[in-house]
Amino acid sequence: MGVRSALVARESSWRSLSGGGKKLIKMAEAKEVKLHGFWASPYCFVVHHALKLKGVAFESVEEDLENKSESLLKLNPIHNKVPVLVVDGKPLAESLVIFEFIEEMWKEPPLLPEDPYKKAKVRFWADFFYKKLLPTVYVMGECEDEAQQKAAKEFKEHMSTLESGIQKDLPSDGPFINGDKPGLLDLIVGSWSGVFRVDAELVGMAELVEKEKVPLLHSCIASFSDHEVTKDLVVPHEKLLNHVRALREKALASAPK
Ligand SMILES: N[C@@H](CCC(=O)N[C@@H](CS)C(=O)NCC(=O)O)C(=O)O
Repeated sequence: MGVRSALVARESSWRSLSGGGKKLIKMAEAKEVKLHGFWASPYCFVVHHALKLKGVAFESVEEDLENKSESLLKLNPIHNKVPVLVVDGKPLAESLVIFEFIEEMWKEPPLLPEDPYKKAKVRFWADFFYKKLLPTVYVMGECEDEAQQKAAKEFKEHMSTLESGIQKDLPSDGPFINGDKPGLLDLIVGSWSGVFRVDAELVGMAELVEKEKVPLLHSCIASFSDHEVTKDLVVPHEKLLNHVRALREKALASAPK
């Protein structure tokens, strides 16, 4: 094969991998990818896993959230939070916004369904998770007594709503919510599963995600920690527990008496 035909063959195999000439250019343009994150942040894990699953090479930049760097404040001047993804010097904040960018930029493997209605349903349940479920996770971590127990009860109710909603809108044979491979909802639920275990301990329950009550979400979490790509980011339970306890002490000390 001559040089020219070798180049053409390589280009066309890239094209078929990435689905077209335009995408080939985009991929070739994306030279430097940096993820500013924090070791205990599930929001950052979602982005990390999406990049890993798509085989994108990136550098992780660990941020100190107690003493935020000038660069983080510059990269995310609106929220001052991680994750921030920087692609060729251009920053993007907010985990779900970053996820959509990654999904658009690096097509393979897709982490959202192709069907527009199903895609919208995945986004609906992701939004439900962020808006309805996560507030109860924070209350369990930061409050005591009645407020904490109430949040644990609400958490379980929302998990049941999520389970039945997904079963109805996005039926699959598992073991992931997305079927045999993880998708966005798996990344979200799997990324938060360590915090769920920590919160269970804080509220004095053996488990917050019960196999009998939410079998699909339970199966997603188990498969996530076994999967060849996503298992790389399992934070040791004691380490996360100590971190959440320290945040809890701070929140309790500053709560109005
Ligand atoms: N809505 C944001 C939330 C990100 C977030 O809360 N990040 C936390 C780490 S888990 C953070 O940077 N906290 C620093 C602060 O609140 O000052 C997202 O989805 O990315």
